Amino acid sequence: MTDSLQCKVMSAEEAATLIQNGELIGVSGFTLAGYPKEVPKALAERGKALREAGVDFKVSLFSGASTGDECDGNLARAGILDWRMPYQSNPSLRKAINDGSVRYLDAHLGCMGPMVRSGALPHPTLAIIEAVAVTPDGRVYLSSSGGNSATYLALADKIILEINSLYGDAFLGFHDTFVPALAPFAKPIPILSAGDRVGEEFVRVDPSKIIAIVHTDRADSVNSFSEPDPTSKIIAGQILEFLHHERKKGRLPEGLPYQSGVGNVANAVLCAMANDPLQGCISLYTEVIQEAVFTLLEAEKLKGASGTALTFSTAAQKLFKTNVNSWKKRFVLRQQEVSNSPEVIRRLGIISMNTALECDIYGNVNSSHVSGMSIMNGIGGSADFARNCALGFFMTPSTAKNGAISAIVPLVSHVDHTDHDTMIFVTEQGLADLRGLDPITRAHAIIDHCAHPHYRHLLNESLNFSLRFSKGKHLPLSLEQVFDMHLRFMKTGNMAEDNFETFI
Ligand code: 0RQ
Repeated sequence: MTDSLQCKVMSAEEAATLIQNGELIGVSGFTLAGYPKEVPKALAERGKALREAGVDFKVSLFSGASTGDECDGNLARAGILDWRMPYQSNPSLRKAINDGSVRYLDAHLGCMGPMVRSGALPHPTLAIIEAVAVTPDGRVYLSSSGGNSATYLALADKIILEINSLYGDAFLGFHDTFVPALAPFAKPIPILSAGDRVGEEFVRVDPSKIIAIVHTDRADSVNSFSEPDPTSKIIAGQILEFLHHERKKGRLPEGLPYQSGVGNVANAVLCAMANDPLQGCISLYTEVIQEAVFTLLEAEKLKGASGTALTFSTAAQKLFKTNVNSWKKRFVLRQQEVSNSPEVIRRLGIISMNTALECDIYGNVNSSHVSGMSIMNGIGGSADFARNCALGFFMTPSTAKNGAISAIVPLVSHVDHTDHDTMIFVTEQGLADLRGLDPITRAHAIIDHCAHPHYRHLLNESLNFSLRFSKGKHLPLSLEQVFDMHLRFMKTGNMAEDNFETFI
């Protein structure tokens, strides 16, 4: 590091003193990958101390997506977060949002960067970005995620960089930074296949805006995935069977890239592909690259993976580092408005797989709000893909909480994906292909194929009641009973009329 940068090196505590009350901070990070770790922790301590001393101190946070506990968790527990966008998955922050002490808006992840650049959302006053390296002329090499970092670095007046030495120089070259212009100057993004590189390996910044450089060697804190459970394995098996069936019928060309959402079920599907003798080599054009890619690599089934985040557990991060040189050419990390670009997703013909909290019998999906009112994580990028993909799956176990909740309900309590944007529902009970089905036929398909047998009679009763009493017969609905299962759960802790636990 040259003198011009060396003089900006300081401790996280010193850097935190440069942050003002009311600051809007744009941070790096996407699904626990590549987020700043030291400065947010120090900021939380400083903010908490100030507030305890009676001094007003709050900041707002824009990110790529969820950040680790060092960032979202510490800031939430310190009580210094005012406004947070566009996605989180931290238990402490979730609690603060749901008790009303943090203002949160979850948003389509592919839209966040352009909304900030257009001025529809305010520009961050400060960017705190984790990077692998920075050069005196202002080239910033990002770490394990792209997120919205290029936008925040371009717009913020002040920049704090956390240089993470854990990755080493071998990590240079993963990123392909391309920031599309806004309409009316936007041009097509020239990505013609999943692995194409169309930008630069770094983000260029004005070096005079860098106010602090903090060193760290802390790893992204990502939990290890458990071995896929029997439910996830059955869901994965059904998806693969369906894909083979569609190919056999000539309705699905070979070679379409896949998008895979977060969580154990999504991971299980990719692992199942690695072990399926009928499945050839695949490409991923996704947002989160989870550690199932290692299983695909071992099975020589991964052509390449394009995403905005490498979300790997500590053990997987070590494995990745060991093999980084030989694997590098197969991975490309993009800004999230490119990984999640509707235009690219539609043109490449992505096969999309996301997870639902609940689905209703008419095809609407809730991925984000428990009982319609408490945030779980957020919609994330699921709608960027679901709305624009060539073939889209929503997966969920048919029940949650030991059977006390049915994931198939008469009407979802919150809508993230409307019936126009969903194609195929899969639970461990079966799969319903909703394409071309009218609402009543859909309802029968979903109840018969996806609902847990123990809940089918309640769902049929609800449908029959609606068929009888609904004035409109296109999408039969009787508002007075459609949330009975949700209301029963809120009153008794169980959506079923009897105690379901004994049935599981
Ligand atoms: O809670 O662990 O306390 O029992 O929800 O459920 O089954 O472990 O599944 O970890 O894959 O998470 C939708 C939340 C699923 C996730 C969601 C409870 C259940 C459990 C987690 P417990 P599982 P997962 C990629 C694209 C965002 C949208 C998306 C998610 C906990 O996948 O956040 O896919 N997706 N974006 O018991 C109440 C229900 C429930 C329920 C499950 N109906 N009511 N609780 N649970 N169903 C991400 C990005 O773009 C960044």
